[in-house]
Amino acid sequence: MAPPSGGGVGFLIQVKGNPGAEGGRFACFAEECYSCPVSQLIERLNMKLTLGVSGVLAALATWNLALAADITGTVTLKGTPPPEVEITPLKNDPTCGPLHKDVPKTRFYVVGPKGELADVVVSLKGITGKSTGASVAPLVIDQKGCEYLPYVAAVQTGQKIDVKNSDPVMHNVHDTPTASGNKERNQAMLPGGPDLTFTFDAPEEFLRFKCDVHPWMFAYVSVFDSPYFAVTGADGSFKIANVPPGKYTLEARHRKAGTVTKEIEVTDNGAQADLVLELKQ
Ligand SMILES: [Cu+2]
Repeated sequence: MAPPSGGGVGFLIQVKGNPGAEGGRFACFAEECYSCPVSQLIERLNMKLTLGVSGVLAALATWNLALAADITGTVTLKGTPPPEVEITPLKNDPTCGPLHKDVPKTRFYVVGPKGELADVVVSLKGITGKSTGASVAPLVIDQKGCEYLPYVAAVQTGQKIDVKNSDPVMHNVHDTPTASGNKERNQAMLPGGPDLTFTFDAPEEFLRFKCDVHPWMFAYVSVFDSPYFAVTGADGSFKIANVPPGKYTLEARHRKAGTVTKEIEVTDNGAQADLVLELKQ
């Protein structure tokens, strides 16, 4: 019988009487034939099967990667936003003021030279029940210079939010959700105290955190029931990773500039989508 050709998995195709030290047998694995003891034959068979299974798993992993791609793009602002406001109570505060060289300003519109807009929450609309929040890394929010950093962020339902205090000042972390199912908490946080951890079970847009000690301190965290979202950076860019191919409505939402949507199609090569938010003058 001729040995089979090709294939990653070995098959024991022929055993002939050829007594050896262990009652050896002549056998073939794919293109190779051996004359070796039965114990080695079994070992080789196991190895070939293992390698074969590994190969199949590797191929499956590659196939899965090919079935998910990234959505990338940039959000820009059309129109001139109102000037930011100096937060004079912060600068005048005896403990927080010295933490800043200049007078801090509000962060309503963080806009680049070509209108690139930061702090825009970009997401795939209407996708629920897909959260992987319990197994992803926590979002970290710091309190530094008596401000929340970042100012705008997003998490999945069930994803941990770790709040730190890098200030030599006591803060009070007070989340104020509006969606039923999300809990309001109000906890003091001493300088050098342990981090506080928050999680939210229900989707919500711009869930507000505030500090009751410092009334200018706010952060906004959008909560999604899927991993398909991103927040634009200072250059207005975003990337929503590992999206299965298909047609979606992409939504860009900014606290002040409003919302814009765009119909997109994600292929194996991903999708590129730029969005423009227009200010009503
Ligand atoms: Cu505070």
